[in-house]
Amino acid sequence: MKKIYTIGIVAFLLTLVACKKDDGTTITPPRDRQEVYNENIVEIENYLKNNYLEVVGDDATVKAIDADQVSIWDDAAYPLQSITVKNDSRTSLLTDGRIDDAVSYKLYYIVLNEGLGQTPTSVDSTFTAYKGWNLDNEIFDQNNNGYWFSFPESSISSISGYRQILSKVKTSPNNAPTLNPDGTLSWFDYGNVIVFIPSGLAYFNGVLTNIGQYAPIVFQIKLFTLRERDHDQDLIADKYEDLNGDNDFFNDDTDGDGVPDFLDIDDDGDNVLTKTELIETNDGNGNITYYDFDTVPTCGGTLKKYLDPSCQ
Ligand SMILES: [Ca+2]
Ligand SMILES: [Ca+2]
Ligand SMILES: [Ca+2]
Ligand SMILES: [Ca+2]
Repeated sequence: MKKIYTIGIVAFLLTLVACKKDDGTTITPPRDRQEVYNENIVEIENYLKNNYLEVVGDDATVKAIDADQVSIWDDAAYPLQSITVKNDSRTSLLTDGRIDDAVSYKLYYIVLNEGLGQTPTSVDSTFTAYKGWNLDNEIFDQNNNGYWFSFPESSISSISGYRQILSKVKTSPNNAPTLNPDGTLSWFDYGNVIVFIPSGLAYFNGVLTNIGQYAPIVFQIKLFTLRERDHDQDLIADKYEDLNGDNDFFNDDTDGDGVPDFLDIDDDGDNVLTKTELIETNDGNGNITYYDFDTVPTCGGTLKKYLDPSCQ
């Protein structure tokens, strides 16, 4: 997939060059994010009131109202919902590396099908099919078969609005496709959602084919499956490294060194790697067994040993 990249990194780079270059040309700095959002949300709401939704099978198409169709805004068959989110894009992977964006973004969305499987965390890799279009209903990108996205890896991350709406749907049952009688595989009962994304959670000041600068966009997303991760490969799965359980993996930093636990190979900063602290048996001949997460011992306190700098 060529067009969906982490806007955080893009915005960061654009900020760096948003000044006079050596050859004398001037690059316009990005606009104020709140000001752009205030315009975008009006554009999105006007779009929702002046367009209607057609669903054939699992596929949605939006068209401009030209007769007595019911607008998306008023369509009781496909209820419009919204959540308010922050921009979760990153300029670095450190705890303080979230993009500088104070805006509270309203994300309108429609759940066509919730799905019967699993809801992804913000750092699970996800396998999604998608169709993206602008507010003139011109498609700018489409993938029907599915594509793997991972976060926070910068080059293959989806945009923030795309990523965050996946918290409202689930994967296919058992995260697996179904075998058809003819030997082919098909996905069934997956999450299927349409999201209307302000530019601040998409490409913002970027200019892409069929996506105007500072223009809102729309995605229909089918969440087929996911893969849980252990980003730092310390044998503690990511899902156990969101200590405060808020689905923000960047605000959990046991040793306070600025590297969040899910990316920190020595979580408690006692100079013994987490993976080493998880060794259960070691016969000295290379045969090592490790504790499962549930069986990692404490040193008498409440903290598992890899989170307790006073014991190894
Ligand atoms: Ca880990
Ligand atoms: Ca957290
Ligand atoms: Ca840390
Ligand atoms: Ca340690």
